[in-house]
Parts: sequence; structure tokens; C-alpha cells
Amino acid sequence: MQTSKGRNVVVVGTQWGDEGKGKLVDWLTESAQGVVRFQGGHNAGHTLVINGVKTALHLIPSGIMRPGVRCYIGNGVVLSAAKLFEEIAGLEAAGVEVRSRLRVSEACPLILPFHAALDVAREAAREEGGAEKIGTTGRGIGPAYEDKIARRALRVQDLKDPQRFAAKLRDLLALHNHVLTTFLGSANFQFGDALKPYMQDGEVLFEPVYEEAMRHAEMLRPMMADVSRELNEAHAAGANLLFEGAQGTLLDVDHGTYPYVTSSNCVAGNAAAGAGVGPGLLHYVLGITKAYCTRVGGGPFPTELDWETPGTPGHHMSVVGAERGVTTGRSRRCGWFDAALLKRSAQVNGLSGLCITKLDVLDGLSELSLCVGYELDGECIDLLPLGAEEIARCTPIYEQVPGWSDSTVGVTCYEELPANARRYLERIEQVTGVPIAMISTSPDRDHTILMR
Ligand code: 2SA
Ligand code: MG
Repeated sequence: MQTSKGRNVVVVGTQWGDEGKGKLVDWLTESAQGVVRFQGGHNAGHTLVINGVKTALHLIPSGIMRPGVRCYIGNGVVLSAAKLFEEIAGLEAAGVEVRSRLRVSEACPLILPFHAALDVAREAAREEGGAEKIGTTGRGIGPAYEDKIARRALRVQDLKDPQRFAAKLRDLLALHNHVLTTFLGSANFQFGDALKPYMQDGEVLFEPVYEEAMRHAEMLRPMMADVSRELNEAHAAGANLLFEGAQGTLLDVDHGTYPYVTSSNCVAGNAAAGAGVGPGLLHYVLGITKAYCTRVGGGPFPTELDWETPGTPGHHMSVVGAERGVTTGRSRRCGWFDAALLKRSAQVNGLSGLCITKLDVLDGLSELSLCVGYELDGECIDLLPLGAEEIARCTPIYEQVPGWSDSTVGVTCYEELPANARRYLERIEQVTGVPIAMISTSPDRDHTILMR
């Protein structure tokens, strides 16, 4: 990977999120001057371990942990100001300077309390109607993107004009309260405690939402920016920029296991649209790829294993990999590596290289299965099909690969990996057609192998 001046890297998850992007963005930030989030919101959970201390970030780019690096929240992100200030407070308490280094696009749509109410209500209504839940994080991400696409969203820049904000908010509440009380009103569910201060009789109130937004407006003002302009200027001045994807390719609203997806484009191309730079500024696309697969939430997962029964490989992945959601604490489903899925991911992202993470979690498994294709309706295919229904009908075709018993934890040199671990990685390269650029052998910043 080239890290010379003016070279920008996009980091994306190639599976269903939680591939370890946070650690890698932090590691790559050593040679970057700016880190940019371009989609998603506080549904993301990026964990960093620096000198043994764990930090979980949801909204603020992982570059914040490197003093001096500028962080940008691009227009493609849906922003909860409440969560932003909660996260800033946590970082400041740990001695991290945030406010002078963080720029927030004025074009970000806002996530407000009624978005979370709608998110929770919709999931309950789905379940009651007999459909599988999407398994959202309940953070209001989907409803906030709906408002954006419907051209009625309140954006960060509306916070600068209280009258305009109030008028738009009244319109939005009229619409959403109608949906909450009529369409979703019959669904049997409870709003969480966090929503209670804003609600009465199943409706979201104007006053508490408005007053809180105006308090946030004051605090946010110094950080509001034309992020597109600032990024283009930083690039022109020779800065290296890092675009930090959240979630993963199979959760992309177009290319993922629709409808079991998030509501944004998680693929590399959206780094341009979601930050306000031209695609020519995206020089290298690094696909972060877990050495096995996990998924949190509903939807098809062809290589899923039993991850609840002790003594099984799936349970091993779940326990050794500590596979729990960083945002919601939910258990992640676990399964074998899926190279046919990765092939899809390589295509839709235009991956330049892979970074394999959590290789050490597979230490001690005597044999590994590698999915190289599927049987679908009597035919063999080598690429993940489109959409949840077809994917659910896929039966994986596996190759057996011998495992290794030596520990790979903390290995920093490729040649020191057990021979079978190297064979496993080389097979992944062959099947997916993407070179491995990096390997991560523990959550620690320093436990990283750089290949080329
Ligand atoms: P949403 O809330 O509308 O984005 O949910 C839609 C689907 O997207 C999935 N999703 C995620 N999957 C993995 N990791 C995510 N972030 C957190 C983490 C999740 C957590 O890093 O662990 O703590 O549970 C994330 N965010 C969204 C979600 O599970 C739905 O399948
Ligand atoms: Mg995560």
C-alpha cells in the first residue's frame, strides 16, 4: 500500500460489518492527516485498543485517537447531535481533544428522537405481521435516511435558523406522529426509557425535541463546516485522507442482502458522494475482511454455523472472537469464511487489497471449511446472488483446509505465521482474486503484518 503524500485510502467492510475497520483506520492514520466518515450514523461500533485501553466509537471517525489528525463527518452521515455530544464527553473525559479537530458537514441530515421511535415501532410491527425483524440497532438510522430521500429532512444547517427549524420540525412531527399513532399504533411494543422524555400518549412532543436541538445547535456551531470544500482544499495541500466506512458491503442498501440491510450505501464508491469529493480522489480501496464471517441482526447467512453449542467451531469463533455488538451488545452469528461472498464484495467495491483480521481467532481449530460457491436451485455458482430470497436458498460448497495449533496472536511478520495459516490466506487470495495487503493478529494497534 502506497502511503505517499496526497494518496487517499478508502477502508470498507467486505462482509456484514464488524470486520475490525476501527483498528485498521487507526493504524493507517499514522500516515494520514484527515479521517472522514461518509455514511451510516451511530449504529456503527468501532473498537480500538491502544496500549491495552479499549475505546468504542460510534459516530466520530477513528482518527480521533491520533493527536493532530483532523476528523470529518461527511454529508452522507445521519447525525444524532445528542449521541455526538455524548461521545465527545466520553473522549474528553479520557483526555482526548475533540472539538478543535472535528468538522461536521452542514448537509448532514439530523437523527431526532422520533426517528428512533419509528425504528423501534416498525420492527415491532414487522414482527407482529409475521415477517422476520430486520434486526436494526434501533438508532433511527432507516427513518432518518427515509426523510433525507423524501426531501423533508432537518439538516445540520437548519440548526442555524431557529424559525426555519421549528417550522420544518412541526411538519415532520405532524407526519410522523400520524404514522406512529395510526399505522403503527396497534403494534404491541414499549418505547425505551431514552425516548420517554420526548413522548406523551404515543406521540412525540414538539417542545422537548426543539429545545434540545437548540441547545445542541449552540454547541455544534463551531464544528459546522463545508466538509466537501475542506476536503478538497486539504487534498490540494497534499494531505493524505482516509475514508472510514461503517457497517459492511453485505449491509449496503443496494448490494447487500436486501431487505436485511442498513439504509445507506456502505460500498467504496459512496465515499465520494458521502463526503463531497470526486471519485478520482479515491486512490486505494482496502477491504477489511474477517478470517471467518459474522452477522448481527436478521437475514440470510449461507455459511452460518451453530455458534451456541460449546465444542463447535462456531462457538469457538463466538467466544474467542468475543463476537458481541459494540453498540447494542447483541451476540453476533458466526460462520465459515465465504470466498464467493467476498468475490461479490471485491467487484462492487473495486478492492485494491484485503486486510485479513482476527486470524488469531481461528488458532486451535483442527480443520477449517472455506466456502467457494453455492448450489442454487440445482446449479453451481461461484458468486453470491442478489437479494435475501435467493441468498437464503444457497447451499454452500466447501473446501476443507487444515487448521493450525500454534498461536498467531501478536505475530508481526508473515513468515512467522504457521504454515497452514499461510496456506489458508493464500487460498483466500486465489479464490477471491484480491491480494492480501495486511493481516491483523490481535486488536492491538501494533499487532499488524504489512505485506506490500
Ligand atoms: P440499522 O440500525 O438500520 O443500521 O440496522 C440495519 C442492519 O444493519 C446492521 N448493522 C450492523 N451490523 C454490524 N455492526 C454494526 N454496528 C454495531 C457493531 C452493531 C451492534 O459494531 O457491533 O452493536 O449491534 C451495525 N450497525 C447496523 C443491523 O444489525 C441490521 O442487520
Ligand atoms: Mg462494528
